[in-house]
Amino acid sequence: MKHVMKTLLLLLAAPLAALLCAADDGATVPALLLSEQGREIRTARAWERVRRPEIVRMLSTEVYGVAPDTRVEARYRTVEEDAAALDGAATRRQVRITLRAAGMEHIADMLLYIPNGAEGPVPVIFGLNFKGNHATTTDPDVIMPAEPKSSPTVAPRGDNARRWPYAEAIARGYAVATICKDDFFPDRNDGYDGSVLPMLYAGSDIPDSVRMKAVGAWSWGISRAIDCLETMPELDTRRIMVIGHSRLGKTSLWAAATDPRIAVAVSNDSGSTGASLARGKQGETVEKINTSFPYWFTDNYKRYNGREAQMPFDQHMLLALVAPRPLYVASASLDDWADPRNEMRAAQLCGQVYSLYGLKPLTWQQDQLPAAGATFIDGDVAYHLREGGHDIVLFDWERFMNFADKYFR
Ligand code: GTR
Repeated sequence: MKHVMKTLLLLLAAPLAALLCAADDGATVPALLLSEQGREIRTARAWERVRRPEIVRMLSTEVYGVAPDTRVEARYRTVEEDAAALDGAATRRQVRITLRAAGMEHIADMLLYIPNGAEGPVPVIFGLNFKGNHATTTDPDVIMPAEPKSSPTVAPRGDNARRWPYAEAIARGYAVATICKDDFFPDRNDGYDGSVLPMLYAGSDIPDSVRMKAVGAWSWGISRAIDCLETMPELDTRRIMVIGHSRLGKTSLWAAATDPRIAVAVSNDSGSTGASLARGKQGETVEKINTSFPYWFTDNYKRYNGREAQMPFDQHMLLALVAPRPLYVASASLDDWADPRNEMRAAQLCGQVYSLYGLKPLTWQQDQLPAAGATFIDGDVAYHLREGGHDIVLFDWERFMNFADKYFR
């Protein structure tokens, strides 16, 4: 029956069927360039007017959550600053962000390094971090939090420093800013009460099933970080690249989908519900992610456990929402849980939307993965397959900055 329907579809609407794309296992991902009413999307204008809003609505209600339009008041206080950080190469600034709404208050702490001696405002790389600002560097002057937020103990200073090559970024003229994800939603099953969400949803009539959870709250937090960066005259926030690894890669993609101020978006090893197509996916499935992390995505998303083929969306649509802004999807060769091949496939497919803008899709369009180490940054959608496991290291950062340089220099 399914087969008959498909044949019928092919006969009745050949151009329409041409827009359905076959994934590796023969599973068909929903068409990017076909509206819910069956209208073919042939121009960037029709994409922006018709199809893009449909996809934003769908991914909001089904996956990442509907954000309320609560008016939030923000205050920024520099709590520490040193113009001789990183051996004099940078100014370190630590800013406390206080957010207020509905009689409630929420705090997030930003760490920022700005290159010294720049001739004008500099481009910025922003990324949330996993374990606290103090864990991103061995710099002894970065403030340690008094209490842990999502793990039993506060991480040791510098614990994640190899993932944050500040000196290299500064040497290349980039400011780098970070906030711990836990400041917006503590990354644990009972994190809700300590998150921004009670404040954001106070008095809201948005149904529970479509409300944001951790990933939505983290993405929202990225936008609040950008609000703060916009107040700093040394920074050029028209040139901001947002990067994220793994769960924070999922987050940086949704942030870029919803916040047009993000000029370049980077997903590193984001896998399930990030850059990786769900259909035919190896490793972590929708059911697995919803079971291990029931507090990351909407309750609605759980309806698709084991039912990937029925989803009216797939992750190439999330990537397409970044267009026409440059997008970088990175994988690691041993990262089967994330599924490099399905990350690459989604990056290839979203190029259809970049083409509507006259931009250049990913230049690697083969079915199979390229050799480990291969990097493709000559299109407006970039991809690399780092040799090794699930991680973000200097190899990745260097390529992200090479890509950003194409647009920011
Ligand atoms: C894993 C999770 C992945 C990815 C990863 C990470 O446990 O299954 O989806 O988010 O964590 O964030 O490192």
